[in-house]
Amino acid sequence: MMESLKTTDSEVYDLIRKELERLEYSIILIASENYVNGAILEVQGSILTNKYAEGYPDRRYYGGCQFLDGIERLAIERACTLFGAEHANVQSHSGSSANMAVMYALLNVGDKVLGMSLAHGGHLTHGASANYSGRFYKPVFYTVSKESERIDYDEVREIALKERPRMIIAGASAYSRILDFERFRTIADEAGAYLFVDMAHIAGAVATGLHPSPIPYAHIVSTTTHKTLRGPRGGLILCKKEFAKAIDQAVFPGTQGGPLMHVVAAKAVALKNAMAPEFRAYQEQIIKNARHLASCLASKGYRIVSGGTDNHLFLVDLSDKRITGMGAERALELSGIMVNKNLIPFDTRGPNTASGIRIGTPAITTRGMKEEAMGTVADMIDTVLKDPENEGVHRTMLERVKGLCKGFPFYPSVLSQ
Ligand code: DSN
Repeated sequence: MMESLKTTDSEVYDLIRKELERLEYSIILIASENYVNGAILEVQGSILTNKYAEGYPDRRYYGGCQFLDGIERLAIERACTLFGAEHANVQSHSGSSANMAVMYALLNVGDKVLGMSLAHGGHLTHGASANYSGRFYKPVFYTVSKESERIDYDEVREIALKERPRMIIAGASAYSRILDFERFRTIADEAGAYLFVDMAHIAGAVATGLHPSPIPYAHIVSTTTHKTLRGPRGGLILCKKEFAKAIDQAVFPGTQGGPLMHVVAAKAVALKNAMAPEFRAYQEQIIKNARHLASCLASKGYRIVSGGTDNHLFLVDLSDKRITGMGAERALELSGIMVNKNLIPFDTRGPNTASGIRIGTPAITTRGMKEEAMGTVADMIDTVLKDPENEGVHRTMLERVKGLCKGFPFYPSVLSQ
């Protein structure tokens, strides 16, 4: 493994080696993370990193792009086939830069956008004040209902008709229920707005028919390729033909320079992987695992926001426990279990403390864990959260976690070198 790096830069080598061990021997429950396979790693570390390819296939600003054109065309075709889209742009460096390009393509500075509040499960790039999307555009927000903790579409409609935004954004980072894209589109049409769907979290389920697709309803759809899609870290935009030119121009030269062609190639590989029957089985298991883990935690007395989950993640409300989201994240991390603190709807704490944690199952499902292991994981989480300051509990748990992980190896051949 990385023999040339070991001799060239032993400091970076050692840190990567430690990160590899952390990945292999931790229970990763961060809903937006996953483990990529050897083929993706190989492509991302390939010689494709050497080449500038500003522009698009057959329309480059540099010579020598003929093989890169073939790679980008494959990625585009596969994205369109997998999601049933008319056009794909595969160059966005990340989900955030994809979203920036979509807004750049459809909006003028100062236009109003209606997105899901970050505090209720939305995303930073959907109009949050600390982000370009909240600074260059005029954001207004919808929230979840206090009673059901689900999106209240009548309320979304009411806000949309009152505010008349130029764009409605659907999509979330911490929402465990099915999104009704058809309803969003009806509201957008009534309000005279574009519908932009950011499906980053649920792209794997959409690709396999386990979540309704936004493609028939949205004017534009963005996603990341590294969450449930299990590809390289990056972004992707899908749209109807009529928006193709505007989107391509908004990505390059609008908001980016040269594409990362080693990542574009890895996206092509990931999109091929996502067409295989095993990928659907994987997506089904992610949801089964999330449901089972949520119900095991509920039976131990933890309140699950909205009462459960339809997808790969759920929020645990800790406000009736003697621990904050931040405290829980820390205690679990010290025990080898990775989650993130998360605001729960109508949280009385701020985002750096938060009253909840977000739990997701894409990464542990990639390792092959199934329902039985979810029971064990729930028991581990409960043991730590009952005694979060106890260093002895952390130490014992680290060993238990390592034992469980050894039963579901993912990068073992690399570790044994
Ligand atoms: N940061 C990602 C997440 O954790 O959901 C979203 O971009």
